[in-house]
Formats: sequence, C-alpha cells, structure tokens
Amino acid sequence: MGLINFLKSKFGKKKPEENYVKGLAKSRAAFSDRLALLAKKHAKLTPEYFEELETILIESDVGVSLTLRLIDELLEKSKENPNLSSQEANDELIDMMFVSYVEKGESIVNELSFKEGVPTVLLMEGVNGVGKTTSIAKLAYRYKKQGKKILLAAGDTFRAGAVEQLSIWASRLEVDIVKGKPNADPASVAFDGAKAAREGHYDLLIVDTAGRQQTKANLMNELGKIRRVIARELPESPIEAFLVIDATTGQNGVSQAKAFAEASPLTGIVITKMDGTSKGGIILSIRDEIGAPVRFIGLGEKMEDLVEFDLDEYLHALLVGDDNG
Ligand SMILES: Nc1nc2c(ncn2[C@@H]2O[C@H](COP(=O)(O)OP(=O)(O)O)[C@@H](O)[C@H]2O)c(=O)[nH]1
Ligand SMILES: [Mg+2]
Repeated sequence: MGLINFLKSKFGKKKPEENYVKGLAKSRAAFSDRLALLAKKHAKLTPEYFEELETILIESDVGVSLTLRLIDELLEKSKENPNLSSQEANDELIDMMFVSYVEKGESIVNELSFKEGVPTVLLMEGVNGVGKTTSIAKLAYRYKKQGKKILLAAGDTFRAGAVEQLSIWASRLEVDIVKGKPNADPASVAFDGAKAAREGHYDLLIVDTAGRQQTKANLMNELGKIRRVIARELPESPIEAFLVIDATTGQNGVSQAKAFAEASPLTGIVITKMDGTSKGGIILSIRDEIGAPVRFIGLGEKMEDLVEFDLDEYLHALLVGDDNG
C-alpha cells in the first residue's frame, strides 16, 4: 500500500488536525494540486514530465540536492518498470519523500523531555525576525497548560525592545522572567536564569538569544559561553537547543540553519510561518541538509498555532488536505 493510501485510511478513521490542514493550504495548492495536474497532462513518463516535476519540487523548496536524488530514483524506477504511469510515479515520489525524512531517524515524540527534580533548559536560536520570541511565548503557553512551572530568560540584550517584548509575553502568560540590563552579556542573563531556575524549582527555563548576523566564530563563542554557564549551574539538566527558521525565507533559511548547526549542537528545529508560504517542502530539505529533527512548526499567529511536528499529519495536510476521498 502506498503512502497516500495509508494516510487516507489513517485519517479516514482519525480526524486530521485542523491547524495542519489550514496552515498548509498554500503549500498543498502549490504542490499536490500541481502534481495532480502534471499527471493529467503527461499520462506517460516523458522527459517533459520529469522536467516539470523538477520545477515543482524546486519551487516547493524541497531543495536542489534532494530534488535531484528523488528525480534520479524515479528515473531508475521508470527504467525497471517501463509501464509505470505518471500517476503511479507521483505515488512513488511521495513514498520516497517520506523515506527521505525517516531514514535520518524518525522521532515519534517531538515534545520537550523533562527530568524529575531538575529544570529542562531550552535555548532558542536563530536570526532576527524568524519568530524566536513569539515561539518562546507559544511554548511557554503550551507547557504552562501542561502544568509546568516556567521561567523565561531575556537573553536577547542586543536588539532594542527585545527584552520588553518578552516581558510583555511573560506578564500576559503569567510566567516568570529574568532580565538583564540593556547590552548585558547574554551569558550573564543565562547564568541568572539558570540560578533562579534551580533555586525556584522550575520545570522549564527558556532562554531567548540574540539573533544578530555574526561571523561564525562570534556565534560559536556566544552560544558556547551561554551553554557553559548553564551546564555549570545546572549540571543534571537536559539542555535542548532549537533553531528557529522562517519558512518564508526558503533556501536562505536552510543556509542559516547550516551556519548555526556548525556553530553549536542543535537538538531540534522550529519552522515558523508555514501558514504564510507555499513552500512547505522546506521541512524535507531542512531535514535532508541539517539532520536535526523538526520538533515544532508554526502554523499561524495564535498561541495554539505552534504544534508538535507530526510527519503523517504534515504529509497528509500537504498531499490530501480535507478531501479524503
Ligand atoms: N503567520 C505567522 N507569523 C508568525 C509565526 N511565528 C512568528 N510570526 C510573526 O513573526 C514576527 C517576528 O517574530 P519575533 O518572535 O519577534 O521574531 P524574533 O526576532 O526571532 O524574536 C512577528 O510578527 C510574529 O507574529 C507563524 O507561525 N505564523
Ligand atoms: Mg526576539
């Protein structure tokens, strides 16, 4: 049974998540609607089929290297089976996309992990404007609802207004916050946060970081220093580092991710603004190029719109949508 049929039967029983279906509407139109048209236009696997398929994949931000691999594999399959129709080839393609994600190891649980008696620390990294601060608010909202005691640390001391922005979220969400003085060393804010998290028996400390574009050496220094002070204060704590990427920046986001991944170890990726782009394939290219799992995706501006990443929900919303027929 192909993946499409698997997804259809799975979501025939279980209702798909509405925010996935809505948030990926643009990507679905750009990708699966075009694939269906392609199969109608070229019933057989002609060179034109492959050419147009390549364009669709690239324009959906699946990434050049993954696109070329998918096309190559599909060409191989069409040689093995000369009767393969374009409809069947589309289905094969989708199976291959699924495999390309899971072959790097499928994470069934993307939620943060908690350890009894010590705070979990989450560092939020990424360049300016990608959605770090709002994603921190959304995660604080999520885990507060799960009964966790949450502390925020306003480590983006560089950008004017960043501390203020996080403070407003903290008071709206009624969670505590540690702030440094303007232009304070972000590592000193992280230190104060870690100390307060330990002494106050918090479950989760989320550290906002500065997003200015730096040289890789600076970035490495700063993130390294933040990690060291946290590890010293909280030696037993799980430390997670999420890189936040704006889906609307496309392959630019992928190169940012590479720079961050090289500068410091990442445990996950958050992809924001999926609702604002037709390039939903970015999840596959990030996974392909960075390897770190996508843990959460942003599907809108509401607090509930940051959801745990679920590969089946994602593929179903991208490929099938509401219509399960
Ligand atoms: N539509 C949409 N907007 C988002 C999402 N995540 C963040 N934003 C918006 O992106 C803008 C920048 O966010 P901010 O958290 O300040 O970015 P930061 O500079 O990385 O901290 C804000 O206007 C957010 O409301 C999302 O998932 N969907
Ligand atoms: Mg910010």
